[in-house]
Amino acid sequence: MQTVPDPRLVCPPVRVEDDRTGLNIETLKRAFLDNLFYIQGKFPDIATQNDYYMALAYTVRDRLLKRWLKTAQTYTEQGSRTVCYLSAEFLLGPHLGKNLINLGIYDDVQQAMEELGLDLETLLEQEEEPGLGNGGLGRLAACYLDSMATLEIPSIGYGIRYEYGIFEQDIRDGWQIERSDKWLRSGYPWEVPRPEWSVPVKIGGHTEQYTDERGRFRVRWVPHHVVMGVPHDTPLLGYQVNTANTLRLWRAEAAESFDFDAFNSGDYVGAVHEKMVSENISKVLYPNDNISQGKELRLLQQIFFVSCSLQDMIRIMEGQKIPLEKFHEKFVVQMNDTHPAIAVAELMRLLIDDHCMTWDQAWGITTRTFAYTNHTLLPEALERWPIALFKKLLPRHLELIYEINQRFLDDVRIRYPEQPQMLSQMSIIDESGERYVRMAHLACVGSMAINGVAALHTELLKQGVLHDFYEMYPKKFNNKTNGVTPRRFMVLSNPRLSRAITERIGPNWVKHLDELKKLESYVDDPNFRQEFRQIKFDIKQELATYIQQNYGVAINPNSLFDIQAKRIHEYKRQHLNALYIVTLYNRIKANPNIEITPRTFLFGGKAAPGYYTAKLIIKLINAIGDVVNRDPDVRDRLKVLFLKDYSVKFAQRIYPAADLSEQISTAGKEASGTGNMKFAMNGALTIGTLDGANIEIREEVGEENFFLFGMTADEVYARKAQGYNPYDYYQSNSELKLAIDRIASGFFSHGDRKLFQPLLDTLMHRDDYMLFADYQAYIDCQDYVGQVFQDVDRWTRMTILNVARMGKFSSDRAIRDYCEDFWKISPVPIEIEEYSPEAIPSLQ
Ligand code: NBG
Repeated sequence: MQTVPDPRLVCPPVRVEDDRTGLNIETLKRAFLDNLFYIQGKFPDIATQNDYYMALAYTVRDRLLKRWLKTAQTYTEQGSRTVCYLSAEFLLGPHLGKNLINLGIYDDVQQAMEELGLDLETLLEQEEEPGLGNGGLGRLAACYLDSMATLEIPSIGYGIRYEYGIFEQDIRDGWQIERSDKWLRSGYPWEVPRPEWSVPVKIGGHTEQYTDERGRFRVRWVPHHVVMGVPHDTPLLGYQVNTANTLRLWRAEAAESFDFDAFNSGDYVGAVHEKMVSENISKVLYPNDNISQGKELRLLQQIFFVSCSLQDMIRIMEGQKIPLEKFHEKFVVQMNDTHPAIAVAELMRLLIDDHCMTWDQAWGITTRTFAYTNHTLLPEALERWPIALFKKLLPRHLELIYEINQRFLDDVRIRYPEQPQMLSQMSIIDESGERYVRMAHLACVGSMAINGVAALHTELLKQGVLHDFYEMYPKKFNNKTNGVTPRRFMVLSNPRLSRAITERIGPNWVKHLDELKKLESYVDDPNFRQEFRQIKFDIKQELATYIQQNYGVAINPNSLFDIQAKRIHEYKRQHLNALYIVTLYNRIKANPNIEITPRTFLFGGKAAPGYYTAKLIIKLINAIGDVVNRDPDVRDRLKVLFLKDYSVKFAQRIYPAADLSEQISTAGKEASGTGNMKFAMNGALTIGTLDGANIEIREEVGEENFFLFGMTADEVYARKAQGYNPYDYYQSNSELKLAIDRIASGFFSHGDRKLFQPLLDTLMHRDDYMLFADYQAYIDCQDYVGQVFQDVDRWTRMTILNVARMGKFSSDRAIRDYCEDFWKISPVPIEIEEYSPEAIPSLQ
């Protein structure tokens, strides 16, 4: 008898995309709803925007995981050489948008959300960014991780999972108010805790010498207590590649959660005391940029994350069955500033005390492993730790540092037999007064490479702070000018500009930023110019709407948007900018009909909570704004606003809206700057000094497309050496005098003459950052900017050329340079086969 085949068996099989990896719009929607239900435990009627954000974040994270695990598996199988980027700060910014870009599904997800009646922009706004950094240094680390993943370079970022990141800034009555940041409050979907890879870190106590069973001299460190480091991993996907590297942040936990003796004797609070003390280590980020406070907890944070990370590297080697003698072949460890410099002593300790290596063997490995990036010349930022503190917390490390120092000074003595002063100058121990460990010296002695972050900065390092080390080890020194990631700071933050660029020159520029050069051929194309201008105008208008809604201040989108957004610091001279505003205002008051280019001055940035002068500068800007914005004589030609709570997320809004980027630090003080690059990439022109990377930006974009003013670093030194008297400038420059006097008179402070006096006194009598010496040059240059802005064609041309010539400032270029120069690492591509059920390995 003939049987009729079951129709389900003859139909071609319908391929259903996997819910966790599929990229079709239907699949994305299904996965999203599934996560809303099963992870958030919500149905649409009661779901909040945050639930939707979380559901989407999990949907995206699922799509990263296959790539992340495959990346880890490939590196493990190949035993790939890996960069370990040690940094006390990673200022990542929101993940969701960036992951959508890097996965190439931004538009599809937007559509999927739209079909579900949701708005992707609103969901992106929901994300609380992990503010685990202060400013440029932490943001640079994040850009570098993005580039390493994009360039398929095996890397691990190691840092601290601060429970409280950089504080939230509010402005009340013109003053900065700090509020604790609670980035974890609504859940953080991007990380995976790995408690199974926790490691112990010893603190305090004393050391003992002994002879081991094989007759070897050994040292045992008997700690006062032990803290556990628990790794929390975040995948970081590269752009249009399968590589997803790991950021591994350490959270401190007590080794024992409880003291049972205390508990049993009724001392309940005492029983959890140790737990509290231990967990304090990763509680909060120190909110200082370019200032070292020398606090005990900070040193604990440093040893904590460094020790965890080095032990983790050893665990990885053991897992891959690579002998420890090859540590420097397996890893290059980049120290982001001196915050991780204790690593030099810690690796020696691990190799000698825990793994029985000889001194010479351990030192050979250590000095082939580390590289050190210096990020500042400011003396107040150079880290030194009192010997007493070191001895109390890290007795074994201090012994090792003494030994390293003694051997190093022997070399110095041989090298400079006739110059005994070199010993005290170069010593790792500062013995000039109270004794200190100089972390930069430790980093230099223990590293194979030392770099500054812009050409001028590297030169100044060689001539100044690290001069002796340069003389002794010239080959270790090199420059690596900073870069920033165009994925976040162009594609994500400025989609319209990015689309306009891609329409002209194709999409490759996103990975090869040099290709922006091709835009030069469009500089005279009227369509492109028109579009370029229109994009800028529309974005300015959006920002104006935002400001109207959030600050109740109307600003004119046709005015020149003049923006200074960065940490508040005297060396960055936000108050020089303020002096120009007061000068313009004085001119208007003297002659209300004067012709001036309408301008909107926008400021953003946090001041360290303990940095009084910086906080007073914020107050000054707000005070000026309060008067200027309301004065009818001004007739809306000037507006001054301080935008609160500057963050990566907010920065992404600000850069695309700028016409003018303020990069006006005293020459020689800003190591590089990276905001300068982000502004220029988004078509802002720079007004700047010959400082940091400004110099190289000007070289690239052409001097005619850059507004330069002020003294050079050499002139700054020379003027200081001559004996600088700011008061002379005050007396001889009438506009400067008028501006200062107007502030001093209480005009901006409801008649209070005392309020700004401390700031004005420092300027008139010390002026360490030489505002007065640069004042006239700045005023003239700003006036010139105002004129050029009126010439729309010329301005547009300059902005297009700025964008076209920014190729050098991609962090991809910087990372390639590190790789070729001393990391000696090449890409490891990650292959992913299409998903199929048969490909799932059996667990047997
Ligand atoms: C900062 C410099 C900036 C530089 C970043 C990144 C510190 C110690 N330094 O000029 O001030 O761009 O580092 O290199 O935060």
